[in-house]
Amino acid sequence: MMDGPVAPTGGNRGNGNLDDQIAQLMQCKPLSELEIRVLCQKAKEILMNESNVQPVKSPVTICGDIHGQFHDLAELFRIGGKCPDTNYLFMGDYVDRGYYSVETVTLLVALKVRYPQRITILRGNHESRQITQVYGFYDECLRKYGNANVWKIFTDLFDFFPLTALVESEIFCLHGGLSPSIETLDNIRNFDRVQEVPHEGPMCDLLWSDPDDRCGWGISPRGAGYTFGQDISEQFNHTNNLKLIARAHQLVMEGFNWAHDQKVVTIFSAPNYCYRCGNMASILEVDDCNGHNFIQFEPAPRRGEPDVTRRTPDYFL
Ligand SMILES: [Mn+2]
Repeated sequence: MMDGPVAPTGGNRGNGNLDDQIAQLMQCKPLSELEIRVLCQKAKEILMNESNVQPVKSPVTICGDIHGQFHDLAELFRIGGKCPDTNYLFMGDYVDRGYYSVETVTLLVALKVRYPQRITILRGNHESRQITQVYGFYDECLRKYGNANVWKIFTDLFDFFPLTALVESEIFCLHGGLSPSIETLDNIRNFDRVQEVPHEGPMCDLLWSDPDDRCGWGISPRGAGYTFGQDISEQFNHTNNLKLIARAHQLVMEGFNWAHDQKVVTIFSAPNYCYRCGNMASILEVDDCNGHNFIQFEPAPRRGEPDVTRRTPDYFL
């Protein structure tokens, strides 16, 4: 069995130790299992007090899928500004696919613990025990720590991640999309999210659904969630006094994509997804007057990621 990463030396004064850990993570160096255990316990205490529809103030920068592409996350912070100088709202899918899921999710959780009012981290469909055993995070934890303890700690924490956020009562943010079982934001506020992502039902739909050109509800080709048309988005936004639904979950070549007459926008923040899709990434800056500005970015220079061009990933997840 291989040894886990070595714990850094660092004082236990105030936030000093956590600041040291964030600095270490920014260099793409993972924490020890013990450090992750302590960090995730603190994160749990913060996340359990957040709402299923977590209120967020502007200005804030809204981000989509990251998928373990750590160096591209570092590029995102270089372009969008460092946390806490910039407030961030991440809409899930931190792990799987890329080669640095451990470093990526550990950094985001550490920032959440250090600056709980400055960063919001929602749950994506990949923040799940079942999905991470198929798409990379479980194997990466085994490879980097020699056992599944870190995977267990993180997937237990994922149960506490909020499902959606609401920016200034205007922009509804979530990973996937709408659900035929949900009419109002209060419907979402009222269910118990602390569980593995179910295979069906409203919680599943929020993390799996996609907008579609066809009207009404449709069967999703993903096998979970639904497709929803412009009529559904318009009704939901009207009922809940919303201006916009911001979501992630789908690869879009320009990094962002408007749908449903600008009632819905998809944001994807993993450039050259899976190191081979050739797409741009983007983030959405919402300023303190709630004005919108997309920033597109390209992949960070490659730093020795394995050659994955022969892999045939499933783009639909
Ligand atoms: Mn997804």
